[in-house]
Amino acid sequence: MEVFLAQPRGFCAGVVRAIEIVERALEKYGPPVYVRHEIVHNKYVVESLKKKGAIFVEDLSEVPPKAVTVFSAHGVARSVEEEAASRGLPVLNATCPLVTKVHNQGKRYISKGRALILIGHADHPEVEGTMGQVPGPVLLVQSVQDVAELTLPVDTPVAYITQTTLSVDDTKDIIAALQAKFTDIQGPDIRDICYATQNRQSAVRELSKLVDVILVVGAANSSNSNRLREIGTEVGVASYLVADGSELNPDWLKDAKAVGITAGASAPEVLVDDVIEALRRIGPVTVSVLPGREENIEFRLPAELTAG
Ligand code: 0JX
Ligand code: SF4
Repeated sequence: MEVFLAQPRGFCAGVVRAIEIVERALEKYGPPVYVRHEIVHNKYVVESLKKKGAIFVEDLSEVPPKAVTVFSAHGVARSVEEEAASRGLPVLNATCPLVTKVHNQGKRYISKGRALILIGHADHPEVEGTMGQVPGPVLLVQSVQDVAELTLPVDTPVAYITQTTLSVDDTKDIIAALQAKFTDIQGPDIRDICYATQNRQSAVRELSKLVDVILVVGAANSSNSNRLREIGTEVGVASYLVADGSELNPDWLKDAKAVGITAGASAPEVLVDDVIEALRRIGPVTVSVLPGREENIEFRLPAELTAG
């Protein structure tokens, strides 16, 4: 069996930074360090950090007084920031700078008096955070159908922003529907979908041209990983999301000569290796890495973790 690895795949700059914030906080302040929500949507990452002394909670009420607290890469609502401040919790904010950029765009549009539309998935923590960061009502749309159902007068000055981990193609359709509906509309086009999401989606399209089956390494609750699997399926290649090698089903590979592997932005390379090992247990494999766009983006850590 030939195995092709998509390039780029796996960790993005925001995930590297978020994990490093927890690790450095553990080193600097000592365990435990509390993390609100999974730092990134990956059980392996979360379990590794738990072993080093991180404690993961969903609500700040679970954090004891004075405990060092980290906000996850997905961002939080202002109400969460305010609760932490009112309790005097020392906070390290691991929100990806590209998510913060979307928050700031939303605030700017609202300050200019525009009605704000967020393209994103309900109940996703990034969407909850973004909706809770902008000082005003936000209309959430998830589909072209949702756009048709918006009841705002069509000449209302509107603006849109997007979740960072959406499908580029679906988002283009939703933006086109918004532009067709509203006469005074502003927005960043698809630029809010972050570089890592866009690059991984392009790479899985290239991968799909060469393979019979695609395995996406990523967690079931990882939005960007799910989008990669969807793209594989949409272009007609059987595609499966696997957390690690143990989830590989040999039946998927019965007629496959070439298997493609990619990984979501929150999935560490060690899990890609684990999937390759699982393939080797089925039969001999040769592994090649496809050429692809190079990424050299790095985000700075919070100053309190780099000084001294
Ligand atoms: O579910 P998402 O894709 O938003 O998050 P995940 O899987 O943790 O990926 C890294 C964090 C991305 C934030 O934009
Ligand atoms: Fe940041 Fe994009 Fe990574 Fe999310 S997927 S953490 S927005 S770089």
